[in-house]
Amino acid sequence: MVDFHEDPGPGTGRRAARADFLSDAPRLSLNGRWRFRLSATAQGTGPGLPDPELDDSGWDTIRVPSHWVLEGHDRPLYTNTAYPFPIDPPRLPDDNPTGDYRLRFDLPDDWPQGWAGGRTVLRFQGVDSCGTVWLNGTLLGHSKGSRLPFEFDVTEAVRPRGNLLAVRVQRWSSGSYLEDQDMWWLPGVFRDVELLSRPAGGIDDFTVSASYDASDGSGALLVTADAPGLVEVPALGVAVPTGDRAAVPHVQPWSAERPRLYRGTLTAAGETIELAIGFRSVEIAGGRLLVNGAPVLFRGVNRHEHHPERGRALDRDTMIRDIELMKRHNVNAVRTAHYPPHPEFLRLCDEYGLWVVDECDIETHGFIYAGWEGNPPAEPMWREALLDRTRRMVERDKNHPSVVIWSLGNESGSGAAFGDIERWIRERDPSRPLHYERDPSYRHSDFYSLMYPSLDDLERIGQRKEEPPEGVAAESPDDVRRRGLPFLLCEYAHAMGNGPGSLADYQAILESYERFCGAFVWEWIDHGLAGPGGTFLHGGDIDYEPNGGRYCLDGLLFPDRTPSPGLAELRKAIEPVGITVEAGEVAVTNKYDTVDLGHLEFRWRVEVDGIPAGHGGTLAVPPCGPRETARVPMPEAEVASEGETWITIEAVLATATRWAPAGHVIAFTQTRLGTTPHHRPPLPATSTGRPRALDGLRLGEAVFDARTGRLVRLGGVELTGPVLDVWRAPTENDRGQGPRNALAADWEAVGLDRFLHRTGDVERPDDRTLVVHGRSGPATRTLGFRTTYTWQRRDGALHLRIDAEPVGDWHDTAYGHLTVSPPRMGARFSLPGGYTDVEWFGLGPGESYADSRAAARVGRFALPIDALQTPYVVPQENGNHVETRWLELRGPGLPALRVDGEPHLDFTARRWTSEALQAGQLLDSGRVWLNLDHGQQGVGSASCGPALPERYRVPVRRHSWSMTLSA
Ligand code: IPT
Repeated sequence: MVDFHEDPGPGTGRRAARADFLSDAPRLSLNGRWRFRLSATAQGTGPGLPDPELDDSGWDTIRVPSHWVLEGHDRPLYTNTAYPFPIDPPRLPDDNPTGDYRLRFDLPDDWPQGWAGGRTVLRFQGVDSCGTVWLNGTLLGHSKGSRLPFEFDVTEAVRPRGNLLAVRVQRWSSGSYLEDQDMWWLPGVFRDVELLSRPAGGIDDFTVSASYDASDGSGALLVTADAPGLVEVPALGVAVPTGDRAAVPHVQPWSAERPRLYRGTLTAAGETIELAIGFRSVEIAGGRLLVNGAPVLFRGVNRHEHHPERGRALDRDTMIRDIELMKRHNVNAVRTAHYPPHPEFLRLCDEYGLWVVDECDIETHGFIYAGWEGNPPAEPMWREALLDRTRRMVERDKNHPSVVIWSLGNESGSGAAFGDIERWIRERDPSRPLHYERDPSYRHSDFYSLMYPSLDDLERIGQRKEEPPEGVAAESPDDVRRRGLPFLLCEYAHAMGNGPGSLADYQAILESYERFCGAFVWEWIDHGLAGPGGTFLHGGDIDYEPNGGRYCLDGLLFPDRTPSPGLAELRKAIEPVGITVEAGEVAVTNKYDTVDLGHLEFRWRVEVDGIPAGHGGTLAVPPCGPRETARVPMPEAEVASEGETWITIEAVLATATRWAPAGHVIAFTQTRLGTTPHHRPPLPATSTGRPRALDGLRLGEAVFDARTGRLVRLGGVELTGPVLDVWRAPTENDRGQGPRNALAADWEAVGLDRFLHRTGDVERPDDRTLVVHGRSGPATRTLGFRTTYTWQRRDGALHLRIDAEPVGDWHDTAYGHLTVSPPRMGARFSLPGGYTDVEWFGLGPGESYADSRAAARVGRFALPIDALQTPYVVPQENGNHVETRWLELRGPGLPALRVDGEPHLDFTARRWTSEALQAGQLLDSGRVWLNLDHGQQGVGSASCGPALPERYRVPVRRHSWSMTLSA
């Protein structure tokens, strides 16, 4: 019996690749429950699989499409770059779980087969990793290329009744060497299976070319097909035969911002095909990417197909959900990382409007462990397989206006095959530029492209002043050519865990240089798989080596598609309208590439200390074209005599769109009006008088522990604190990737996670004041802080000033040269567990950090303590709020506890300590742990990317901060 799985060839017996389209020709979905049996080796259940007589009644059943590892058979495996088999191309180990599938089906009574003289085609939209197919005992052939369709002509093999379709799917095949993307290995028939009638006189394949000429607003439409047909587009009055060019004097171009599709038909003798035509032209001119003659800036995300229960077997609703979420968060572009998506997704991108970088199903990342020796693109043996994948992508997706760039693949080093691929695409489809990031010569790419540069490096690239890539000589032809290319940032802002930081910083640079055509955040969604009790699993939850661990949890959405704070931040950072208040005017900058602002309404409102002041209105923004700025007078807003008066100006959708209701906020800004100075009297200088007896430590309603000097009661509230807190539960980004940026390793090396505290002198300079001296630092080290807590009774409240002065040696002995900076400068209090809610005035409502705070606005917010926790799949620091003016905690039967910052505090409140959070023990400790901090360092994106910029760290210097507590 034939065994194809180790053959490096792409397939056998298949029909030529062609466009994916919808037509009125009969179609029979074969999705549903199939018979299924999993075996341990590539031979599966043996040679009897295709035999119609084989008794499979004892087999399991499985749904198609699906991945068998998510349907109770074997288990999903996750590796990042590593191949889960020896690098011995094109061979695979004997242990090769293999799924044998069988389906019995009848043709519908009216199936045209036979009497209409047409053909019947069997199509698989995706089989991972290799499928060999038989119908009624006849071998049809096999195919590799998991995320691409393949078809067999089954006209001769199919019968009206009692058909037996058999498919053998090996988990590992030669194709797996080309599919080493950073994602779960999920085998199976995971996309639709269907039977298509191809009528006599039908059209098998056609190519739509619909260009737009920005100089005169005209369009040119040319549809070529493999059989004669009539092209009709009623809205344009077009009715031309295939092969004839139709000049359209006036068309509305297609863009992601205004996805004007002209619906039409392509009618041949045997069938009518739906056309969804978008007129647009893509070109690179003057070192810039232009669409329809104007530059575009991709505000993009890298999207893997992922569903926590279904893996890459996505249903249409999930695709729509992704697109709605993208559009609502100002995302305008998708890189289909790292393979062509289900074809329906591209139809939806055409309709909703997203620029698409369609990426081929090619990644050979694991050859890094062989020093790139034998890398498939460099080996002739793989040429056909690589070209086959390219052809199948381009042919399938060529008619989508949303697809504006072909990406040759991801992380596959370099090799001659990329030259062949480039030549083939340029010949077949000269209308779209090509992208490939990993070949340092960039010879086969129309873009210079990188992953994860630092802000400084990106700035240099914007200026076309970058260093040449390693191995490329300065001023060599490749260097000169690359410097003239537009730059596409194919991955940045690694969204793993809490983060990414600096989104607004990146965006500011991306918007400053003409060379940039945009950027794609890594990545859209966490690839967590549904685990027991509502949990999500990552690679490390499956006992297997090699293991990519938690690295699959790096998305802007949690696995169940709940938006993370990172997505809220992205939405603000990339908002397509810039609103600023300058010199008594509101400046509105249109950052869209193609549309004016006519679809938006500009509203303003005023709040005083976060409470609506009762006035507001709308702004009449004059017409403002793409990349233009309009100015309107500042609205007449009253400034309150006391408190903070803030005006909020929002750009909202004037009318509902397909993806959001009217009123949906696209962009906003806030500005403080007037200023009201702080009236708090300065603290008297700390006395250096002699210590007093440690009894009777009271200041009015406040009672202190005589031994530790800590507050233990305030009015009716029994509490403890503060404890100097320099720790936070490390985030994924704190853990970084190595000596360069593994901050948490440095912190732990010097003991920032295990400070011990000593209380020194306690002074009572007067009966309103208590001064507690101390020192905090870790065992084995000299480093620490000398602390002074100065308490003072003021107007019935308790004022606290904290001074912390660094002492000792803050160098990290592990990496000698580094000065370790603490993640936090804070004060921790323990409060009764009965507190349930927090109200605050400051930034909110979501969490905010020094480098991730654009999405937060100034306002008054109230949330249950439990709702302040962000459920990162891997527990880590979360829920901070910068620039908090005051907060109030409440709970049934407890006096409200109020804290006023002076002027601001960072706060977090949770039912567990940072240490428990770090250990993943999110259990109610019976207390509420409240941090009232001077600050915390930013979040960054160092889990895959540059180190956290210095300006977002907490410097090792004297820190002083103050607050007032009252119960
Ligand atoms: C980059 C990969 O392209 C992407 O698939 C993902 O693995 C990402 O890293 C990390 O999550 S490659 C890396 C070497 C920068």
